[in-house]
Amino acid sequence: MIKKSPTTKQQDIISSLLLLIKQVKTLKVDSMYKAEKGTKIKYSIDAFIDAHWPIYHTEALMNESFDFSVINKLHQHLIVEVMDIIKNEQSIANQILIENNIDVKQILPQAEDSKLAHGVYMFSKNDLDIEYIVIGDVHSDDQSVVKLLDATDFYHKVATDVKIKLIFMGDYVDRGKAHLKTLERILLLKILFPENIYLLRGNHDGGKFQEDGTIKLPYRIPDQDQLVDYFPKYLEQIINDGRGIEIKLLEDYFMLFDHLPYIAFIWTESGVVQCVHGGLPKPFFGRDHLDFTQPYDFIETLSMLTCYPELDNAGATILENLMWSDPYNGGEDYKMAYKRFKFTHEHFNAYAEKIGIWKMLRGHEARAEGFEINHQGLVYTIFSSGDTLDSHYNGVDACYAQVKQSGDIVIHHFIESI
Ligand SMILES: [Mn+2]
Repeated sequence: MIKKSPTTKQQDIISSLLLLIKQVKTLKVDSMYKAEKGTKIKYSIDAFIDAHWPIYHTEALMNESFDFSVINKLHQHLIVEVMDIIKNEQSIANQILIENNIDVKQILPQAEDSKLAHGVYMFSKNDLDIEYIVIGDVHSDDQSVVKLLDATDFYHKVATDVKIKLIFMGDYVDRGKAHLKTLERILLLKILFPENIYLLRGNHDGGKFQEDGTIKLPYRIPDQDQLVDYFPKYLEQIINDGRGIEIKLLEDYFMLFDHLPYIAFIWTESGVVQCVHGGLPKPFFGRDHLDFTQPYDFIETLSMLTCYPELDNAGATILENLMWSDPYNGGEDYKMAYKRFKFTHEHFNAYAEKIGIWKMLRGHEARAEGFEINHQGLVYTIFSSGDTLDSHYNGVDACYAQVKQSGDIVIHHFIESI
């Protein structure tokens, strides 16, 4: 038997990726076997991923003979492709709209559908009945992603031209057991189905190299946690052990995270639904309240939500506010001086009125029931990892939200309890 060199294996995996892309494309346009097309697409994708990953991802790190060089090449390729797709989603028409308006419900019907400007996706008024599936934190839980795709009948729908759009609200990595495998599946889905998959950024989707070569993370790792439970630390260990992953891959992931959008606005007959990882910009943005009569008077255009130059009283940007804040639901105080602050029902109302939204969907907080509804039915928390062997969140009844054209929001649980 001839043992393949690492370089050959790296080329092989790119060839099988290109083959997979071709297969899925062919299956999508195939007019025969309608009923089985979705199943065939699912098996092609699963077979591709399962061919180079052990069932439980952390085994790869433990298994000294596991070769990461194949993953290194593949993931660098996936990142380039996804960056290219995001670049092509940019819309100058939407850019002009959000730079010159503050009321999203006024401009959404005329915005370019499913396009991006200043880190904001616009899902415009549409003649077709599109099913929006909004997904909360998955935190390196690949098995929950697999189950969610089955539960939404995703592959069958994309194979038979049923309009479905999955919006992930960030926190793809950390805490769970399958950092790279989860990213691989999600990036692959974005490449294979760019018009059905949309990726927002969470507070865990970040990090950067400092001048001394150490990594600065956007969050603090609790003392009781293992470093390898956190994606950048996991990758750093593989790099330091010389197991075939280049430092460039981690740099590329940091770059990709920096390019992920922050907000999605969905048009419905009842009003605009906003999707974001955490919540709102800080009320008054930490300034002297006397400057303003309303907490969101400082926002003058929609583009300011993602392009505001100043820092709040905790030294955080609006982008960080959007990824870190939580709805206040009683108990502890608002902690308005902290980066992770809590916003009240009144804050939400002021924000919603200012920018013209109706409801908000967000992730960021694990809840035993998988979801929570706050602020008199206007703010939904959705958490999408739970009760799988990849998950850190056993005991969470993972769910996703379905947003209908009418504005109805339906919560679906998708993991059978063991
Ligand atoms: Mn989070």
